[in-house]
Amino acid sequence: MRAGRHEWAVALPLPLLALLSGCGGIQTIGGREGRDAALINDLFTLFCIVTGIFFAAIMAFLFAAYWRRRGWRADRMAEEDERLAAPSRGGALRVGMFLWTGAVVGGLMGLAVASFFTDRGLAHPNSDNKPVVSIELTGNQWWWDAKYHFHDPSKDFRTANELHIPLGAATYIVLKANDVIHSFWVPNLAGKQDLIPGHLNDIVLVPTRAGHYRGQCAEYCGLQHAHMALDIVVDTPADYQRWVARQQQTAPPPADPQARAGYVYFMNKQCSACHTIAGTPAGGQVAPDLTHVASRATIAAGTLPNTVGSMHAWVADPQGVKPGNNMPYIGLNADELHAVVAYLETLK
Ligand code: HEC
Ligand SMILES: [Cu+2]
Repeated sequence: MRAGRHEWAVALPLPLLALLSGCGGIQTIGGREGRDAALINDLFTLFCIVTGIFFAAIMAFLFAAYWRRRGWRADRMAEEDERLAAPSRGGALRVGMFLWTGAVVGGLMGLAVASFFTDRGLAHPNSDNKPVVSIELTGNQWWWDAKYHFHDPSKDFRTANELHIPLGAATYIVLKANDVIHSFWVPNLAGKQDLIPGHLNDIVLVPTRAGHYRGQCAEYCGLQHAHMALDIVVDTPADYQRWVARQQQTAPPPADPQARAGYVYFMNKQCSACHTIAGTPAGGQVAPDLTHVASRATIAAGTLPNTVGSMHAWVADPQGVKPGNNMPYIGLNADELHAVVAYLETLK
């Protein structure tokens, strides 16, 4: 059975709806929650409108030409062509050609000028937004290492896979890479910027709406590239100050006996060789800082939601959760696993 007209009418918009449903949410190229993203999206919209108008005009001419030649006979084509090219028609044709050429040149110039001003806008984000936050963000296979810097270096702190930034202010981020090229991309807020080994790049974020956004490494960087996400939380200035004050605190010694056993285990086994927990002897630099790991939304760079269950799954078998990542299988027995997770859960 052939699909009737109505079925087509219903079926055709479905793929369009599916496409549109991708526009929205915490990770979308249609986002306008940051100054750069809004500039880029305005330019994109302008390009769509101008090229859309030309596309429609060309299609209209094509169909008009086809329509006019309806019923013309092939054996008389030469004759008809001659009639079209008659001197009496030349004037209108010439004017038409001038108008069309003018429209094309004008359209292209307009887009070039708009691109230029968008580019200038992206290049001068600091004219009225002096950076108030300074972050050093390092890409690693396959997680993000973040250091927040302050005028008083004793206030500096380190975190991983989650950035908080204040609403309406400029955050200056220096981008580095430890191993291969990665790319920092939070489409709701700004365009992409690469992280390149041995080279410093930077990007300025000026968020215009509070909320939770998702960033993603946008340069293929190996096996777990797809699991290299980044949570970005745009806080009101007051919330941001509270978050910073909390992050600057060191981890308190655990009170609960099980958590204390986990603490001892963490410090005496391999964990502390790779991970740092500020305020404890654990000072490893090659893995995510865990000082406030329990306060983050996800673990393993957005691979799992940060629940007690996923913390067990991760510590018990990191290679099962994220094959190929740089945390080895440690081989804990059940008591040790529960104790270590109990300790990690105290790190709010
Ligand atoms: C050889 C170094 C190494 C050792 C030893 C190690 N880890 Fe890790 N750990 C890593 C790396 C690297 C990651 C990041 C993996 C990723 O997301 O790709 C990680 C991630 C984590 C995370 C998730 C952090 C986050 O914010 O996403 C937790 C929790 C964790 N490790 C706990 C432990 C515990 C507990 C131990 C000891 C039982 C341990 N690790 C031993 C290297 C190590
Ligand atoms: Cu990457």
